Amino acid sequence: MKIILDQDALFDNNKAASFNRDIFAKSKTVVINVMSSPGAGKTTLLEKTVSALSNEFRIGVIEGDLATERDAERIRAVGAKAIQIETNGICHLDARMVSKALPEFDLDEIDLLFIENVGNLVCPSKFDLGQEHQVVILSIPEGNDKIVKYPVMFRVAELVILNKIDLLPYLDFDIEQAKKDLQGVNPKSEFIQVSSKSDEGMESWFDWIRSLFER
Ligand SMILES: Nc1nc2c(ncn2[C@@H]2O[C@H](COP(=O)(O)OP(=O)(O)O)[C@@H](O)[C@H]2O)c(=O)[nH]1
Ligand SMILES: [Mg+2]
Repeated sequence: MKIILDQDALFDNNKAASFNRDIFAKSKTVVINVMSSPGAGKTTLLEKTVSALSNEFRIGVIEGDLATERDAERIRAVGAKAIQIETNGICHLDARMVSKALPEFDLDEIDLLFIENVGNLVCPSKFDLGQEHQVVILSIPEGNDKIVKYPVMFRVAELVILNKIDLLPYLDFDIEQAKKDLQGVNPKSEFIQVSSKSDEGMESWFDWIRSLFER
């Protein structure tokens, strides 16, 4: 009996990530991996972003979830092309999954590609997808202690977005403490506060995106 190793199994994540990175560089696509715990507001933020910035940038979205195509449908409803990756129980996206979704896009026609990772504050931080930028969303109901309790995720963030600030009057969330904690875990990370519901602060998020095209 002969065992033939699946070539795919040898094609490790970092190789696939650098393959993706080359593709993004060739097409000059700005790629942002968006990570958070489930329900922090990734899809809502992306819906608002697509609605606000589609006249400035050609936007595509890759959605990662354990099951269902619901998030991709939400993004399509606001007018962007969205491809859903269903991970069948795997708690994060990996670079090979992303590389399989890429042929669905004409990347020469996409300026800005968001990858909404699987909702999870641990696993996704460990898998390079070939993106240049990583954003982590934390939301008010999760509590300000999550930065120090899940430092691995916050360490890889270029930008931390504190979402759901409309809920501040109803929940105990110490923003100053969160900023201090982020400073301790990842002093290089930028920090902005938004509400995807009231739109407060959204302009600073949009400006941050615009700044990526000026670097
Ligand atoms: N109050 C409030 N609710 C929000 C905000 N952003 C998202 N939500 C709600 O939070 C829930 C989860 O949002 P969703 O975008 O699906 O989170 P995801 O799982 O990270 O993609 C939904 O009920 C949203 O309407 C916000 O800024 N304020
Ligand atoms: Mg979502």
